Amino acid sequence: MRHLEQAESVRRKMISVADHCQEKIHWASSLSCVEILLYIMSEASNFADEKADDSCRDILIVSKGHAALAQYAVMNELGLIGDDFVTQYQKNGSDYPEELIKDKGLHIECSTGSLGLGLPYAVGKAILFKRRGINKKIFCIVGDGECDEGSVWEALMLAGQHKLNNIILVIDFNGLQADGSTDEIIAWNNMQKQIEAFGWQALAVDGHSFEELDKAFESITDKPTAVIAKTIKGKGISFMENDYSWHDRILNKDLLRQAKMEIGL
Ligand SMILES: Cc1ncc(C[n+]2csc(CCOP(=O)(O)OP(=O)(O)O)c2C)c(N)n1
Ligand SMILES: [Mg+2]
Repeated sequence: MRHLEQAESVRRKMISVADHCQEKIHWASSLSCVEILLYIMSEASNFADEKADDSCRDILIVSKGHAALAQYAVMNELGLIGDDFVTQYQKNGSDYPEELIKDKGLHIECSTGSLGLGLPYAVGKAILFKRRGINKKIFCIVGDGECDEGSVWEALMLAGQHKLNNIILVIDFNGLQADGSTDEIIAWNNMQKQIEAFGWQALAVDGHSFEELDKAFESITDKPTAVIAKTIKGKGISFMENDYSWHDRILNKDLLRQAKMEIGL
């Protein structure tokens, strides 16, 4: 129950940003991964634990860096950043750019936004941690369209071969990219089987359900784990749901009013 309320609160914080930022925003991409981010940051990792210092803090790499707004809003919900992200998002020189920029203070491990970078980085870290006997987990979130990138395939192959079970990859499987459906552009006909063929454990879950995410994250084996999280792009705002035109768009005054009504602002 607490998680449901937190997810609603995160979506309200995200929409509040439109009062201060009239630029295009990756609304639908950000709304898609709210529960995934909340779950990883508050439950699966020690990311939000004040007592964890950098020597033991798990790593989160949001490779779909265009969903930075969701990461800021979740971090704010968990008390990791201040409310200033609402007014400062996308402002020149602020700590809250539209795509994620490496920032140790915010525990943003590497810059992302150019798709296909996060998983290779995660795999490199996983190898380093294994070799040095460092007991940290690495969580990486990618988009389903992003999985078309060859660099993602290479990283999957490497991690599977070397049994990097310190990586948990979450694929935000919303079925849409920036300008169409993932199936029409390059189809993953059976992503679960395709990822398993690279030597991973792959599990398909509802990416908006904390219970299902929880079960998937519990079942760690000697292989790296990929959680294929079925999501709705634009989740929570009726006119954005499953409409790829909301991938990156300005929310005008009338629609902002409607969005606010829908989420209780
Ligand atoms: C290398 C690269 N190519 C293209 C883009 C432009 N771009 C940004 S987001 C996006 C679509 C991503 O779709 P998906 O991975 O499914 O993410 P979603 O927003 O649906 O979560 C594209 C093509 C980019 N940022 N980087
Ligand atoms: Mg997608």
